[in-house]
Amino acid sequence: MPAIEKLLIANRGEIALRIHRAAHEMGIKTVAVHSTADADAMHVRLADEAICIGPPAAADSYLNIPAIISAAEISGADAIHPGYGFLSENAKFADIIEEHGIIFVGPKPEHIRTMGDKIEAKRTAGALGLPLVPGSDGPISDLAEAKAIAAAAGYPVIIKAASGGGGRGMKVCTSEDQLETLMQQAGSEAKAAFGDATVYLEKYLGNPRHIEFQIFGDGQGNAVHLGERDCSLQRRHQKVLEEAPSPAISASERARMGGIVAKAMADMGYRGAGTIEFLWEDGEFYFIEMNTRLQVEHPVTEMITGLDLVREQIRVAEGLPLSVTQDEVEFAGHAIECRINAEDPKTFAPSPGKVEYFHAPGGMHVRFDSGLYAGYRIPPYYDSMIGKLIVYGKTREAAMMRLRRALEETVIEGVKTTIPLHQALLNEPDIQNGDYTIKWLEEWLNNALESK
Ligand code: MV4
Repeated sequence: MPAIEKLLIANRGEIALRIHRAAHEMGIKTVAVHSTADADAMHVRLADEAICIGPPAAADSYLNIPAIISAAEISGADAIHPGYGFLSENAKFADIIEEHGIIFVGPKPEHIRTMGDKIEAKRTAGALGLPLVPGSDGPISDLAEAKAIAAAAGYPVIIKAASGGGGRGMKVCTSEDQLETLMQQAGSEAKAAFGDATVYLEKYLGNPRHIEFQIFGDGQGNAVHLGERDCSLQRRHQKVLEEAPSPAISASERARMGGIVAKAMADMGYRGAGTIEFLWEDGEFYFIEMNTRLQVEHPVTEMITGLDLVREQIRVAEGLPLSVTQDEVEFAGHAIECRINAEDPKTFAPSPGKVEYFHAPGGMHVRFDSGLYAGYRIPPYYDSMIGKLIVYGKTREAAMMRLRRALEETVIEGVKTTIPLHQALLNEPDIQNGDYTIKWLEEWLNNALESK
């Protein structure tokens, strides 16, 4: 693979800016592609070239493959970075890019395809030696078979859509007499949402943490792990706050599990950035899914390892080796990220509109990834995340104190944001102690509503 000279960024918002920054630090020119709603975005201003690819609706712009490929051809871009969301896990998009002789800054299309099918992903992970949640090893259609698998796993069980992910189309089943109805419901909901009625079955874990390992492969049989992130604080499958390392994991557990995931990715010949998601309960890891993209929360990993993950993605896309071996990956300190959304902090109703005033937090070990500026109009058509505040500290306690300080000095006027939610969370003893699971946030939000 030749060196990349011009990179097209097929995304928007803070991640488009994040990718532009890494590219420019490597001497690579950038092409922004944007919808008409994003003509005034910060990354569009900073990019070397900008091409409008369509109207506001994502289906007509950020998901418009012919428009994006045309923009790459017209601008002479030799590589495309998909960011996260949109086309980032679309194997067909990766195929088409490579068919045009353009470098896809991402995994091999076959690996995107495999991991996009949750049943194939589980089968592959199991074959590579990752620990799985007990359950069916393929699709379930036959009721008698489902009953036998559920009885062996033990109730409650969960029925999931093979084409799902992100929590959509899941059904928890507490007893055998509900199984038939819930299987049918899950199947028809999956068909409606994903065009595929295939479902599978797992033992339901009642109160786990969501812990994910960051991995990187060079596509030539070498891979490293960059430790884990704890993403248990979620609301309706949207992460709210992430941290690295997980408050629940010791250095020896990290090394053991990290070794297993890195070996698996090396054996697979994986290329680029990937995240292996686990549920963690009673000291055990259970693989659930793999994400074949850079994730929103990647900066917490960057803070504790000192590595630039977008730079690593570009390196391996160019055919270069990773810049570190596993022995050279050092974990130091603690990092926390708050997702700042333009939303009402109590109702979570979106709050797009004009940013009348903006002051970014700063100071030692504070990072604010955002395309915000005073006067910017947050468009109503996309995800409400407008920025990420990431802080680093030598210890978790130091990081929490710094986060409190950085949130205090952030000023965003004109739209509502989730900053007050983060401030309230930092006052909770369970959060201060790292004592939370995937159920914690929604229970806490429910209690806050009831006590009014
Ligand atoms: C589970 C589970 C309990 N047991 N699987 C939700 C999103 C999808 N990636 C997997 N999810 C879950 N799978 C078993 N066998 C509970 C969840 C789950 C969840 C997982 C991670 C973070 C937040 C969550 C919130 C609700 C349910």
